[in-house]
Amino acid sequence: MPREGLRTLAPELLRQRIDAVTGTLPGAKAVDRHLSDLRGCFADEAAYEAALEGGDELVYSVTTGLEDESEGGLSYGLGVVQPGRVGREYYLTKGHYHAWREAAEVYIGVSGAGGLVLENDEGAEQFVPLGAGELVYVPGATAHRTVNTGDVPFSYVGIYPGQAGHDYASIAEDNFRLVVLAGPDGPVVMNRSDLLDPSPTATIRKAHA
Ligand code: PAN
Ligand code: ZN
Repeated sequence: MPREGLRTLAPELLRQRIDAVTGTLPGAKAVDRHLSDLRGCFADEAAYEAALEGGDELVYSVTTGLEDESEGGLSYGLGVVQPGRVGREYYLTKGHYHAWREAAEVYIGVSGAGGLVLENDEGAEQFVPLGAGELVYVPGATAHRTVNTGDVPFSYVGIYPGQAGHDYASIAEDNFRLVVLAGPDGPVVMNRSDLLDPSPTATIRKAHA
């Protein structure tokens, strides 16, 4: 793919306004993900089926701005996760590895509050909160999923190498090891295995704000 340059780049791509109120990049088209697109993502399957019966609600939208797949180019998108839960689990994105595993990404919070569930195949995992005006660095070879832990839409910009590509299948197979749930005093993070097999020793971590 030829390099986008100062001469070829459309002005609206050279300088783009983020509409934090509507959660859009004006001029770009959003892809919507509804509950029915997220089968297998939520821990509580009965709650998922019940939620689906109640209506196939919009969970999140992604608007891709520029996709510069030339060597050294960057792409970026605006994500908006709606407030809501399936059972106690907050609305989330599917999540993915980058097909080019080494490709890292920078997330910048635009409005609302949420965070990123991160993990790699070397056994590390973490929930990293992300609020408006904050930035989270997603290292290479790290699967990432966004969750909305607030009660208003959570929007953020993700910036990644244009050649990154998206690999959804590798993480979908076993799902993320961490789940983010509504607790009595705000979000709590648990291991999926503890949630599915509850015992008094299950590790519950408070998601620090
Ligand atoms: C983001 C994501 C966005 C939607 O722009 O694409 O949050 O999540 P899914 O792609 O997992 O549905 C990003 O990480 N791009 O690489
Ligand atoms: Zn990504």
